[in-house]
Amino acid sequence: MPNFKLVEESAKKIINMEVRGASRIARFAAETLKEFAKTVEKDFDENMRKASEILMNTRPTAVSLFNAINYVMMYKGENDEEKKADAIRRAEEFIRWVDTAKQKIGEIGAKRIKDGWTILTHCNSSTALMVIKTAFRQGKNIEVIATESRPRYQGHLTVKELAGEGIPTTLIVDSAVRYFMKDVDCVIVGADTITVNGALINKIGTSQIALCARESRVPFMVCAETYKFSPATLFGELVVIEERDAREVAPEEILNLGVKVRNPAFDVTPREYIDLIVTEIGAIPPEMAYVIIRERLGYGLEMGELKVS
Ligand code: RUB
Repeated sequence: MPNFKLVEESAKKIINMEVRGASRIARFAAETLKEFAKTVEKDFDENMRKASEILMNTRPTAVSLFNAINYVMMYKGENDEEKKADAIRRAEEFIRWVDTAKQKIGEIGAKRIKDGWTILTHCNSSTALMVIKTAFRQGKNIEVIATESRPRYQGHLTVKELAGEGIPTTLIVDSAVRYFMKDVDCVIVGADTITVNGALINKIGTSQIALCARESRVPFMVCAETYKFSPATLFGELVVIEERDAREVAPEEILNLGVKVRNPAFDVTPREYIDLIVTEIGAIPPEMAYVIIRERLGYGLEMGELKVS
């Protein structure tokens, strides 16, 4: 029996943010499809398509989720048995892509960090933290300023992780970024999606930080695996910005007043504010996004019927 319960449970974990962050979500989706594929005995295409749709309808913004699913769904075979084997192989291949890309980005990005620097980061990006941790492990004497990243406080995860590594870290409220920017040598953030024109979609507040960094002539570095680039934007599609529950922002007593509360989870940083995107195949300017999409995500462009976002 195809184990749809497994898929529903995974979807729930992504929706309630038990599994969060663009690369973790992508890896988890590939793992889920792999485990689900093993349970399918017949009608492989139809069952896999249904499972994919359940996973796709979880969080709309991080393209990594769609790229992961599309990658697995490009399986081929003459019969169900062959298709299953190929889907499992592709899922494992994607998972390896996630793991190796992060290591590589750590190595490349760390070269851009100088001894004695103070780095500001926002939210909790495993990729950005990989760069910071790699630089620290190389013996660079660095410090980090981390925003709390309201309303979900992913900054708390960040400071725990950095403190665990022994990296001197300061936690600040999101609105203190401009106050501290004079002490910052470089901003490093992750990505949920990079569009074909080189814009960055990342945790809400990222674009304000980029604006502030530009004002102070502080370099703004984005760490993004190539599966964070969006093929759909090449066809003119806009990235959907997830708007989450108002209760994440305000307590019931405020909501009961009838006050409108908005809670967008991500925002868009135009490419003009980005100095560098560190990918696993190199440190590139945002203007090169189109080349990445063509060369690394060609499989996504061929997906006529499956929605890529
Ligand atoms: C997480 C977030 C992260 C990116 C990159 O948002 O904005 O910066 O996903 O993370 P949320 P990574 O907590 O809402 O999922 O580098 O780990 O992929």
